[in-house]
Amino acid sequence: MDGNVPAPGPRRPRRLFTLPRAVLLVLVLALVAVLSSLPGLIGRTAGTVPAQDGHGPQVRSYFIAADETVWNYAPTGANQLTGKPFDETAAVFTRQGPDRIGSSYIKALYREYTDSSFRTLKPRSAAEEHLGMLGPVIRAAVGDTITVVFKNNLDRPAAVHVHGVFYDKASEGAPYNDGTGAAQKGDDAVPPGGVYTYSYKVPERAGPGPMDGSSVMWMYHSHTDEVGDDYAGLVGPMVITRADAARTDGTPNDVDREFFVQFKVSNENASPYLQRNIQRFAKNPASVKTKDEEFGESNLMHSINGYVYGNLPLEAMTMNKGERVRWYLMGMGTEVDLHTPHWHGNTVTALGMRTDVVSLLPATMVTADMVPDDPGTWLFHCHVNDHITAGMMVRYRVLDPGSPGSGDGNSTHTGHS
Ligand SMILES: [Cu+2]
Repeated sequence: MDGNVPAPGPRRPRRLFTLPRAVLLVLVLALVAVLSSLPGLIGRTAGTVPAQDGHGPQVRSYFIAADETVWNYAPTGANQLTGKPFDETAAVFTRQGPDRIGSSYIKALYREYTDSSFRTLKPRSAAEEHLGMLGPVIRAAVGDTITVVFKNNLDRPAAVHVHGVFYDKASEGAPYNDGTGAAQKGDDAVPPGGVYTYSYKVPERAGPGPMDGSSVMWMYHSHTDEVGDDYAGLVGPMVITRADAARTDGTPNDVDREFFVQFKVSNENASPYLQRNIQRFAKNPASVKTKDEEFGESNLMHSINGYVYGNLPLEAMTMNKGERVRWYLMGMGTEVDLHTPHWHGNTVTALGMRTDVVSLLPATMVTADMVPDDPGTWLFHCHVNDHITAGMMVRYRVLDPGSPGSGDGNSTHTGHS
């Protein structure tokens, strides 16, 4: 054709273009198909490849058991807000007696294990220490799949019911007349000693909405005997992060520190363990009158993550000035559970507004962002008067690493073990 072109270089591309167009089209389509299937392939190799920062979705697996355990709402045995022994008001809720249970109760809590043998508890990191009575944090990014292998170590049936993420009827974890057959009932009430694997997808609608930050919290809880299971203690948090804002471990990459806080009047009178708690902790169980109003009052534990009167360890609630701190707040309980968490010393943005008080009703979930600029040891408490009296208060601490002898100069710990 054109014999005047001497250089061999341009010939090669010409040859490519001389390929039949149909073959070329097939090659291009094949390349597109391979590229678009990569995220799926990575997803199936579960956890070996970083999911985010431009990579594909992951399958994230959690091994969570419902364990019976004894929980002490006031492990220091003192009022950490006054720094003094409990006064008569606090003693109503915390003092053991002939016909009083005191501050320790048998509870059922979600606890995380290292693998499906459920032999080894996964240790909590310092950053998770504040969770207290709450179950482990389940994390995922939009696009991921979550599996929860759940073992019921209790003597009563229990389950896992999540909010927000996508599940089918075999992973809803709630028994009711929903027209499903036996194949989709195994999740509803896992029997004592039983193991069940729940599977959840994390579509866009489970992640942050247009007005949210880079992550949102959903709660999970047992819904077999929903009221009894709640008061037994089976509740935990789940965080979903925007895909392009998630670190490999699922945490939001524009946040330095996260706190999960549940405000709840834990009504131990409605716990399935009431009778066993009386037998175990009242010094004269036969003298207990369960219908007695004052006995009932003594079992209303106005707690934050299962702690009353400042017993949530201060070191677990410590952050640095200038850090990007995200607070995830949740309510639970009944009609007395209207809570107004209030931070002294610093402000947050929540629901798009600047504030230092957030409103919670049962099962409300709110995310609040704080960049603390005011070092010190500060009160963080429910602002409902009756709840203040009953000890729904903890402290948090802001350190100033840049200044020696920072904060309030209080570098000592609360002595909580
Ligand atoms: Cu309150």
